[in-house]
Amino acid sequence: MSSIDNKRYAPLLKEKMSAENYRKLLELDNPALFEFVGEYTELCEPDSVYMCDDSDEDAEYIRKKSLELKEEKPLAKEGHTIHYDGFNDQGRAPGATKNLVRKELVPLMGALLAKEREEGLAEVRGILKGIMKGKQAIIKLSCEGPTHSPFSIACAQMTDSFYVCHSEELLYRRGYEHFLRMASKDKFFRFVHSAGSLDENGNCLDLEKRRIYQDMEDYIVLSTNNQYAGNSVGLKKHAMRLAIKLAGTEGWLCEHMFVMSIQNEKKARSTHFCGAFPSACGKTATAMLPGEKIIGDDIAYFRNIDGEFRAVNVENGIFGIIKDVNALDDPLIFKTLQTPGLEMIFSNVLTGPDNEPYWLGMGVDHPMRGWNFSGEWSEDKTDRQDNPIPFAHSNARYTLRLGYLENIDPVYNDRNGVLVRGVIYGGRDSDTSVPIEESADWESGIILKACTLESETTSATIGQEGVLAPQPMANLDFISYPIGAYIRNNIRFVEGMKQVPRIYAVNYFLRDEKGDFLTHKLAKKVWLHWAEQRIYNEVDAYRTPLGFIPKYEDLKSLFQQIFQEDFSKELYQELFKFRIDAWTAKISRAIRFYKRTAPDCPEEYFSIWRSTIKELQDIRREFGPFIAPGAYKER
Ligand code: SPV
Ligand code: MN
Repeated sequence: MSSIDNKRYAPLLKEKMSAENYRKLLELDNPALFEFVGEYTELCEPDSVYMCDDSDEDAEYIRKKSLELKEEKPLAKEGHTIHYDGFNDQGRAPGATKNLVRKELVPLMGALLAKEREEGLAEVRGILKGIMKGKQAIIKLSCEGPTHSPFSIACAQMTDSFYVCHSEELLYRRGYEHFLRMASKDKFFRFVHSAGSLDENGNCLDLEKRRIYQDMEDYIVLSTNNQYAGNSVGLKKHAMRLAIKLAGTEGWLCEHMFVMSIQNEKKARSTHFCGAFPSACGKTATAMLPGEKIIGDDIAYFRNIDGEFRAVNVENGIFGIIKDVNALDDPLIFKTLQTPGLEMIFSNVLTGPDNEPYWLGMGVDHPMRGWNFSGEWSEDKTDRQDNPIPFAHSNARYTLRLGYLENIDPVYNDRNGVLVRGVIYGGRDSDTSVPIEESADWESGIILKACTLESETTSATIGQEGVLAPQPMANLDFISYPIGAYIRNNIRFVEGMKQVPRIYAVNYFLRDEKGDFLTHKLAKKVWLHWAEQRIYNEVDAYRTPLGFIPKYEDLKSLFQQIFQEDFSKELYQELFKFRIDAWTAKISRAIRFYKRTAPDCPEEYFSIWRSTIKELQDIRREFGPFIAPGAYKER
């Protein structure tokens, strides 16, 4: 202990920390952590520094301070609070987000928001100078993945926001004890966050000084002048970008994926799937399918453990989109959100005069006045451009512990993770991909399905909504080293495994000419149960130019079994026809995208895409623009 106590920052930290807090820091006997806390205390100049351990008392301190400082307010139900991010701080901010890399890497990063490291660090450190004056800084240690497991990544957060700490308390596993016992004491991710100066409503005043800079050399993220959790909570998307880079270096994977299991009651089987979907494409809805079990809804680590493809949920909670969560479509989450006594944070929804939260698509009438993300709100309120301000934000969220959910998979905390049998890539197109298609093998799944994933942009990021944008692995916003190398790491990951998961592409958003969805929201349950049966080789399939699709009879019996519902042959034919022109256009867009944005993408991938297009053109000469299910035979 004394070896640390003598260090450069000891006098400063003794001055800023109570004796008890200083003792908690020293007891960890971790020079790298001590150095981190000292360096950023000196730079950010908080009035005092609070060191959390894993005690319930410290968790309570964070909750209380967040209320005292009005970062959160209590709602009518016990344990429920509301937090508001400021106007224009309601989503991730790609314009302010940069991956800081060595100068020679910048040209290889293409679309990946890169900035030269030295320059970026100097800029953001300039903004951090003295930014915490008048505030208390909190040091909170957490663990990504279960503690003391082959997956664990230790994380240290320093922030002046109690809301950020409270979110981390709900979303991640406490990490003080993990730090105490971990083998490599200097291997942890570091996050510094400051909300900066606040207005009378407690929101950021200096959004023009908003920066989210991730240093890919030293695994540290410096985030300033923001509050929205996707920008401020270090363990969420910041840690994800660092983990993606680390995984690329070490040969494992960090993916933007849920982890869940399909329950086959007849066979007494539980089969694990992971899935990547861009924001608002049905990811949480799939992870939360009624009757199945959830492990996580956002971020997964994959490791090869004894030749097995195993996964954990990095998180311990959900930061979910609340829009459209209602009794009909998401009954489980809806019920959880109504339960008094469970600790949860609502953000950017309307607080009515009854002090209850109201959100878009909630399925109940909302009050005509109250408080929302724009301040005091009434029905006739407009923004500066005279557009009406909706009563709640479309990227409003809830934050709660996974353990509250009735459908939690009992194995969700297992230290060796779960064995993954299927990996799902889900896009959102109204006219291209069939509801479910199995890839012929892992590599073609990655190149043709994962790499060609696209989606319309949504309100989860600030900017124009509804633009069709490529989304390799639903991960474009988070890939933090050159895309070609990232794709290669995905392909190689399964090398030497005893059993490779199957890859499925799904699309829940096919529409008819009138613009109506072709299937109801729960039809995804049938697609996934078909995938489950495929994994055990219990159902046959038709070949398509890009993989395998279900046969009508198998889906008909699943619709009957699961929903006691008829599934018509006509609907099947419409859903599962292979759309050659749309797929040709999609792959062409992918080629253009990777040419433009992925300078290190190897020629080999381009030749696969090009030869697929050529093959599709040959097939078109034989079949015309659509291939009816079952008509295609392998060449
Ligand atoms: C997403 O947009 O993918 C999210 C929410 O999971 S955020 O934490 O903002 O990234
Ligand atoms: Mn996400």
